[in-house]
Amino acid sequence: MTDLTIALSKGRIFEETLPLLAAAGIIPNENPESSRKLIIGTNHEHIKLVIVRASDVPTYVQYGAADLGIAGKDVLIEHGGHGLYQPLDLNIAKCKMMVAVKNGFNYEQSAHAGARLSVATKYPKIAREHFSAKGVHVDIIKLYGSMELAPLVGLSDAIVDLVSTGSTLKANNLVAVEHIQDIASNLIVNKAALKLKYNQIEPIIDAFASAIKES
Ligand code: PRT
Ligand code: MG
Repeated sequence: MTDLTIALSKGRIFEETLPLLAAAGIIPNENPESSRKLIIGTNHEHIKLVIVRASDVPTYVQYGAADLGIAGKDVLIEHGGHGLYQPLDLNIAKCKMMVAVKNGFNYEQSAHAGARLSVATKYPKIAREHFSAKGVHVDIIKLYGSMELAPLVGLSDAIVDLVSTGSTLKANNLVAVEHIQDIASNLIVNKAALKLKYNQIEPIIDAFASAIKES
């Protein structure tokens, strides 16, 4: 058997991936939340997990440093998907990409066709496409986290961010004003690896697919 490497991020994706791995008969030897190891073995000698930042998963898979990975659609859209085969929507780590503003900000009036709006986001590609379709000119301010702060301190008029429960927006006196798209995570496979290691990868895709159907 050739070695097989799966790239995963800690946190919500890892938690929701465990049952899928189990359905494919793969059990990690350690919990990445408590272990400091970045390479984690499994009950299969030839299958290992590499633990990387959520936004780095597509890069590891694109270059073949990992054969498989799981990444949010937000991350995949921003990455562009080069070199990746995306066989399955896993229906995990679900949330919504939204536009949000400070409570009381008149969004309708500020975001009409032809208007100019400043938007802080970790997702410049998604934000640019959304506003360009509306005919709104945007100045994108790229941030790496805590977007919710930007409208509160006058850095931007609006933010484009992920929302799941809505409690982060609420706690910061922001309101969601537009739904851009639903987000879940996809299984991604390196295109070359899919051909070279088909006999090992195909059963994992199948096991994930039936586990999703049953849940
Ligand atoms: O932290 P790091 O920079 O490593 O990456 P990350 O923050 O992207 O990783 P992680 O593990 O937090 O998220 C991994 C993936 O989970 C994302 O790429 C999304 O596809 C998905 N996901 C699902 C979410 C959320 N739900 C979510 N709520 N990712 C982020 N959030 C954040 C959101 O940005 C906001 O700050 O949670 C906050 C809002 O949550 P609510 O529940 O208060 O609405
Ligand atoms: Mg995070």
